[in-house]
Amino acid sequence: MRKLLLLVLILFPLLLFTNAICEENAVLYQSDFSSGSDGWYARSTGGARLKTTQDGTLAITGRSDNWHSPGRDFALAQGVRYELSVQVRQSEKAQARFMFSVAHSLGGFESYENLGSATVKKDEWTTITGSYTAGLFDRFVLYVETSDAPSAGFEIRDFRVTSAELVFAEEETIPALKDVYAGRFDFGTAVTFSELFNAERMAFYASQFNIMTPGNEMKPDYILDVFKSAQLAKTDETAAAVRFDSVKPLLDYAKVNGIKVHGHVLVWHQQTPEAFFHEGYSPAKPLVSREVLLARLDNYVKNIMTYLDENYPGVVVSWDVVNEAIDDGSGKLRDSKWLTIVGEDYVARAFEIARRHAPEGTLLFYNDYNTAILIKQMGILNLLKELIPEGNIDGYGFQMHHDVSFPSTMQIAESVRRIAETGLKLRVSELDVTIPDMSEESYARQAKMYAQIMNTLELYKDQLLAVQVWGVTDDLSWRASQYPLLFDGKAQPKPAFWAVVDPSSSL
Ligand code: 9MR
Repeated sequence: MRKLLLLVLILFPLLLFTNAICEENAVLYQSDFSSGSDGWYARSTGGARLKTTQDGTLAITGRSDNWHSPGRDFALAQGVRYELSVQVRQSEKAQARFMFSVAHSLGGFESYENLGSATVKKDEWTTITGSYTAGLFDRFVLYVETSDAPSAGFEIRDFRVTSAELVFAEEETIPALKDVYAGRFDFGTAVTFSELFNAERMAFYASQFNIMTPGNEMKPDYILDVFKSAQLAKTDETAAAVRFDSVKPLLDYAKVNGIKVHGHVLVWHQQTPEAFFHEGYSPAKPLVSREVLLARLDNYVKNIMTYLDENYPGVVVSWDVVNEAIDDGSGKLRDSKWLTIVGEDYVARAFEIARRHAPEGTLLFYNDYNTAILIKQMGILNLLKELIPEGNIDGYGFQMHHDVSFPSTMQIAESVRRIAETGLKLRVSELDVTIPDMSEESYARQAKMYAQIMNTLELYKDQLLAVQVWGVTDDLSWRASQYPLLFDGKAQPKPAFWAVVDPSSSL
């Protein structure tokens, strides 16, 4: 009976999945200018005018700036990803560069994003495509503009907005990864700002995961308040002001839903304002001294920990204190401002500072990628062995951004074994496995790799605290074009999901 149930569990989603990849996106809007301009208007301060033509196109004339454009308001839903396409023709230049853009505003404050671009040759209809995940805004205007032809008139036709119809599995209809692994380790995901505004999506995440990492919003680029820090630096160079606007939605969500948060990241060579390293928080000024940078880091970490402890007690259970410090090629500390200014012990000092300020029980991790590659692994092990005696590090985070053909699962297993030998706690912090296409064969190979990784990890369940995927649906992945996650762009579970649910089924 159990075997039959398992078979149904495995076959049913495969059928669903075959259907899902054949389906087209739902068309939400398609321009038809035969009966007027259909809500389109000229975005212009001057005399730009729109005119519809009998063959279903919309023409703009009288432009005097690149942004003068045909535009239209669209009611887009926050957190939903839209695919856009439009055909453009111009007759005034041998070629001109066109962009597909959005003007989004919140409370009347407008900002812009370019979503796609193409070169349009004279008299040739050219398609421009783009995609857009609607952010936290209350108005969205989609428009077509130029970048090197401010006065050229042009025409558009067949403007389309489509979106994948997402059907998130309801609770109980598919197994929940957090329940599958309950009692062994937590199962989680990275979440980014825009996803948080899609209630259906987030309800699904809460049904599957019990720990989350902000994909970007706890990095120094988001947390360090450079403007305020520069003000404070006039009297105290060691001050470091912080702000939490970007990560608050996730923290609030986690607090309400009883989900743990893993903090990512305090010290990294990327996504850190250059100003952090300079006198007066001004990149034009000289670098600060070792003492000042360490004192700034101390204040930065203290302010973060104090805020979180006062406002979200117990929510952030662990932190990546330092991320990616080891160089891929040499296995030594990679070149960075941290190394230049503080010196070789900067990682140790960061852990010392984090331990001093983190609430009791918060676990402190060193996090890195390519752990399966030998030279890097040696470097990571050397670093860990230096850090362990000081007592400020609790664990190692394997990012595990893999490809289906590299590294081998043997290499991965061996790297987990070696790191586990240090006795540190372990977590998989950013798991994803890229594949070249959406063929059944690639999906099956991907499922097998996920199964083998989970099988390996199972052996270390006593040391392993969490496994987290780096995103949920393929369309929102940082490597979206290589479909690395457990759910496809329509939120349907892929074979990889079932492989994680039951690794023995896909080995
Ligand atoms: O997923 C993050 C992506 O949205 C950002 O553009 C990128 C910028 O570096 O960072 C990504 O997250 C990285 C993580 O912070 C550290 N490990 C590698 C991840 C993927 O690049």
